[in-house]
Amino acid sequence: MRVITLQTRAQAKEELTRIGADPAGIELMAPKMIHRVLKLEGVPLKAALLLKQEALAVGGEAAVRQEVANLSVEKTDVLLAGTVRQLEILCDKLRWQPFGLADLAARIKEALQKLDRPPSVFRCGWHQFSLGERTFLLGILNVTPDSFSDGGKYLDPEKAVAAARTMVAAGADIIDIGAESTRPGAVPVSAEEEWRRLEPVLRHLVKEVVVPVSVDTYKAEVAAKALAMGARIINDISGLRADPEMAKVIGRAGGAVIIMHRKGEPAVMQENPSYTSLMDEIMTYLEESVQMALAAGISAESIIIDPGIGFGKTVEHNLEILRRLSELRTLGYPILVGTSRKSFIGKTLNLPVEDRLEGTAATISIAISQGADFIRVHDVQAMRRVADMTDAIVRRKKV
Ligand code: HH2
Repeated sequence: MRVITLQTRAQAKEELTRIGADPAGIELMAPKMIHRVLKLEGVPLKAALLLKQEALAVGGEAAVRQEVANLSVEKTDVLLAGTVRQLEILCDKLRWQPFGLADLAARIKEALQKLDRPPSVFRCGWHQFSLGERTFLLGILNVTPDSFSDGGKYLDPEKAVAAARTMVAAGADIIDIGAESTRPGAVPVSAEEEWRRLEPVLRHLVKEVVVPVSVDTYKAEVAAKALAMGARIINDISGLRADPEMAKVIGRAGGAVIIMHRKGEPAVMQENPSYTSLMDEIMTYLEESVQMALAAGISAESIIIDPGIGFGKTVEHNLEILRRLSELRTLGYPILVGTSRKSFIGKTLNLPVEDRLEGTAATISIAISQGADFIRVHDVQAMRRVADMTDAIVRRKKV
């Protein structure tokens, strides 16, 4: 006898098939083998009471604050638990209930479906990435004088293109080029200066590398010029918030977007960042930005979300995000993670920026096993190996 771990309906079906279960029964049994716990924050008292009653009635559970029993609070967080089957029945029952429970049921159902049917494709221009089969790497190319780990190296366009080519040969799937450092405390540059640095490199890059080029900018003016020149993706570290024109610019050009969460401006973001609920805040922010992207005409298949490691987060926050990364899957978009050589690795291991390769490798392996589809890295060759090895285990990629 042994305990096995099943996380998805597909895994449950596979195990059922393996023991030779009746194919007709497999469809019915699989949702009974996946247990889910949903965290609902700030549920009004009346809704919470009814939710608990209905959850218990289907054999599930809805844990609430103890003060709910004597009705002395207005709201409570809820841990709603049950098998997928129980939660589906619960949602059907809640559809007819008051206090906002019908709406909640629809959201629970949607979240459960997104976990069972993760996004299958990411498109940018004519490039198409089949998600789930392997992990895709973004090679970082900083054409800045002051980036924290490679500042000043690629200001010469020839050197920059050569570096990009080397990254592609080593296994980069996308080149992410940035012309303004966003490290904590970095001084912002004007759109003119950013484009002056970017233009000569991008002009060559889009012609000379076979993979799509992503541009790391939060300025719509720079994004518009970059997209017109042939960049396929805009990597916006402000999650479309810094420039009100950004979403429209990308939507109009038919571009793709990486929506990253950050808290506070780069100059001050590391001054004592704090959260009431870290993952809830990140997910609400990303969800709102996704809505802005969709409203501006950006295709749902051209959106990537990113929790923004190191952007308004303490070391503990960054570690918690990696530990809980799979929670982002509830949003239903491919996930990107950028941990490469970052200071939380340096602080954890007490190592300078040039000695963070192994620390980066550990974070990448964990991120992939927690559901990351894209990883942004400096050391492409080493991290390609880390990703391939992790993929072989996690995704059972054929070797
Ligand atoms: N991190 C950095 C910059 N851009 N974009 C996304 N989507 N996610 C990240 O985690 C992320 C990012 C910071 O790293 P780097 O570009 O190496 O340094 P700098 O900001 O100094 O250019």
